[in-house]
Amino acid sequence: MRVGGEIVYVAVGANLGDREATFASVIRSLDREADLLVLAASPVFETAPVGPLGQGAYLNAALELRSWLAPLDLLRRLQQIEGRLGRDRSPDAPRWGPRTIDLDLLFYGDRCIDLPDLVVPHPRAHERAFVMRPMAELAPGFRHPVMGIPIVEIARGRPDVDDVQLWPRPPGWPGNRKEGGVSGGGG
Ligand code: A4P
Ligand code: MG
Repeated sequence: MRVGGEIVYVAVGANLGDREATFASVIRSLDREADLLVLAASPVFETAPVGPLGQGAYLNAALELRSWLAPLDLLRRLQQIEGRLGRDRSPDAPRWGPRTIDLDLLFYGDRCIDLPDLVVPHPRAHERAFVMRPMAELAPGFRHPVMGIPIVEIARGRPDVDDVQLWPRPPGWPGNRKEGGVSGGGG
C-alpha cells in the first residue's frame, strides 16, 4: 500500500439535475485519480438552501480522502471534476446560487492556508450545518484547526441543524469504511 499523503476533507453539494447520479459520479471520478484515495464517506443529507431564494434543496455530504497532491493541485483537480460534471462557472452564475456540483476543500490535515485562490479551513464551513452535520458523522473527533474544537461540538451548536435531514444512501455512494479505502462500486 502507498504510504504518506495527508488526510483531507471535501464537502460535496448539489441542487440541480439528478443529484444522486452526480454524487455517484463524484465517487467514480475520485476513484480514477491516481493521487487520491477515498477513505470514507459520510451519509448523505438533504438540506435547505442557504443563499438566493427560489433554489431547490441540496444533497450534501463529506468525504475523507488521502491526498498525495499539494493543496492547490487538489483544488484544481476538484474543479476539473466539477467542470466535467456540468458545473456552470460563467461570470453571471449567482453567488451561492444553484449548482450541479460543488466540491469544496474543507480541511487539509491541520494546515492553515490563505492564498488568493484557496483558504483552508474553508472559511464558512463551521457556520453551516450542511457541512458540519456530515463532517460530524465522518470525523466527530477531528479538531477544527483554527477553532481547536472537535467537529461534533461545532455541529451540536448549530442553530440550523433542523435544516439538514438524513437522505437514503444513493446508488454508488459508499456505505462504510473499508480498509484501504472505499469504493462506490463500478467505475
Ligand atoms: N476557494 C477558496 N478557498 C476554497 C476552498 N477551501 N474550497 C475559491 C474550494 N474553493 C475555494 O468557489 C469560488 C472560489 O473560491 C474558487 O474559485 C476557489 O478558488 P466556487 O466553488 O467557484 O463557488 P462557490 O462554491 O459558489 O463559492 P463559495 O463562496 O465557496 O460558496 P459556498 O460557501 O461553498 O456556498 N446551501 C446548501 N443547503 N448546501 C450547499 O452545499 N452551497 C453553497 C455554496 C450555498 N448554499 C448552499 C450550499
Ligand atoms: Mg465551492
